Amino acid sequence: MLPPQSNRYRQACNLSGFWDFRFDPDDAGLQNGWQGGFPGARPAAVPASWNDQFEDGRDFLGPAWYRTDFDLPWGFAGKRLFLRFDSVNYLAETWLNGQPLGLHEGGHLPFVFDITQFVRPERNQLVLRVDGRLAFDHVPPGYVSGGPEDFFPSHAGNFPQAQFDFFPYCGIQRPVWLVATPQEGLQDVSVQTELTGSRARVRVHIERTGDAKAQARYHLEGFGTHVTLESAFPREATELVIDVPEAALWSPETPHLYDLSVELVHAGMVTDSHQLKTGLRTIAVEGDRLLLNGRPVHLQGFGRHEDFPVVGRGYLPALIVKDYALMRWTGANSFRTSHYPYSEQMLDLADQLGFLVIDETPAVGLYFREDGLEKRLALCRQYVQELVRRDRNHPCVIMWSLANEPHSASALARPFFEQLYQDAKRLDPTRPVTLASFLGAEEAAFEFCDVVCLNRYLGWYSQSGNLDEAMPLLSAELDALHKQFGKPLILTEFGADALPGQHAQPPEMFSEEYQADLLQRYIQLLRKKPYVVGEHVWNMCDFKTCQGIVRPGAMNYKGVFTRDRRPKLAAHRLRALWH
Ligand code: BDP
Repeated sequence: MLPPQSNRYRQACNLSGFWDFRFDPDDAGLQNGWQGGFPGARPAAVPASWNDQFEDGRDFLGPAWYRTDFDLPWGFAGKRLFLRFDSVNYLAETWLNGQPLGLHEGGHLPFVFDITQFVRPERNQLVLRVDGRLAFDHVPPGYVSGGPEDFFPSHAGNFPQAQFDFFPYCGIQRPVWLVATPQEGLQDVSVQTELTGSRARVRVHIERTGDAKAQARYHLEGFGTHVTLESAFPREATELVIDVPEAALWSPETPHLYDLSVELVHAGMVTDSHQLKTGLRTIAVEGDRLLLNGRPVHLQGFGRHEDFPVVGRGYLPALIVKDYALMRWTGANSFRTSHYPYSEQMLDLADQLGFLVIDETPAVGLYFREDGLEKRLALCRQYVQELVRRDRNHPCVIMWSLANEPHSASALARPFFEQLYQDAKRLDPTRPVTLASFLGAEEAAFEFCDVVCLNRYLGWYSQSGNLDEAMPLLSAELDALHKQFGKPLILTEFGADALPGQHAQPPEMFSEEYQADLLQRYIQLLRKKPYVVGEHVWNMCDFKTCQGIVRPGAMNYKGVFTRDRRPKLAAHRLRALWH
């Protein structure tokens, strides 16, 4: 069962707080019946990754157990009740009052369980077994031979287990909700906009449960528009188009949001309703241009991570506000949710503040060996579905990214991505679909992807320390890719590590000067190429990685801000270039 968007709930109780917790290094919990409760617990914060909360948990990836109690809040009895988990990394098995609810695979995307039949008025016991261990058939995959070391000898030692370059934080990393809905009600609302000049046609698609005769009532409000429409809602799904003759369009400069509400009406009584903020805008690829509301748009911004001391990948609202303030300070207008979907609250603020988002699935570092391939494809298809269902009503989301740096040099990669591409287009025909590649000309999926997204580290992993040598090579490669595919191109990653406080004149690697110069020279080059529609610096902030010889202090220092959000020289340089 797929969860609706988190911001639709009218009756929800946040179960965040201190939960009982214990590690299960012998994997003995199931045999010992811990699903009914367990001894030896200590308190752990929910939401947060567990790794940095304890002295003995940093490198422990699971299994581990969580437990909490809750009473049914006033007004919840008699309703249909759900538990919604916004993000649990990686495998989550759940029990309520000893009853198994189900298993969800994959961090960073939400899942729900209908608990109506298991719930009690008081003292409900919720137990989770969370397993974050890495494995070759998980997505993202754990270490396999034929992994990144074989592709990047200079990375050797950096990927002791993970097939990706960020710390694999585990646990309940975003809020858990107890949700009440009417027994029969709205299931889903999705919105698409078409524009003809300043006239918008807002297509609202709604789904419901229940057979009884119903009406749907729609209200669209904002910027001088007050529309109320009602229509019959005979079956499970129906659609209505609202005409807005003089639309106030959504864009980074004017992030106008209308209030849309849909009510389900039975015999004159409103029995359910769903409110959302909607931005009227279009996004399209035409030739080698990316068009927002019919006009060329250029993305300047970052690849990022959800990563902060102590909470790990845990949801931290103040950090989200801070990060938008810093992005705005640099002049950024966009980011990619590298390398997994970020919290829905992050996207809510992007809608409000006017940031453009490339929304990426958790498929980082995919490889295409036969063993486990079928399962990996099924999982990636699940992720695409969960992601599009979750985020399709956000005007900030302008593109879906199916993967980051797949090892696509295999005949099996093309059909794999063709399937994912078709899935994304079927679920959402309005947005371009892409993936971020390190292969360039050899990338199997670029032939059918709408936008070419490339990650490049010339002047760092190759032509190390030598920008004069790197720049002409980059220029020639970009032109060749444009010639080959004729599509818009975004440089989704480029950057250099800089140890904060390390200085050198003339600039040398790991100094703040070298990082600033590299970014500046890249950006100056990219701006000369009309088919380049975006530049995303890797990375906004320094972030935690696994331990290894190329990652001092288990950190990737390609941030233009430190992990605690202090600007390096490069952040000032970007600010000068981008404003
Ligand atoms: C790229 C990856 C990114 C890494 C980056 C790096 O997409 O996750 O962090 O390299 O090495 O290949 O800094």
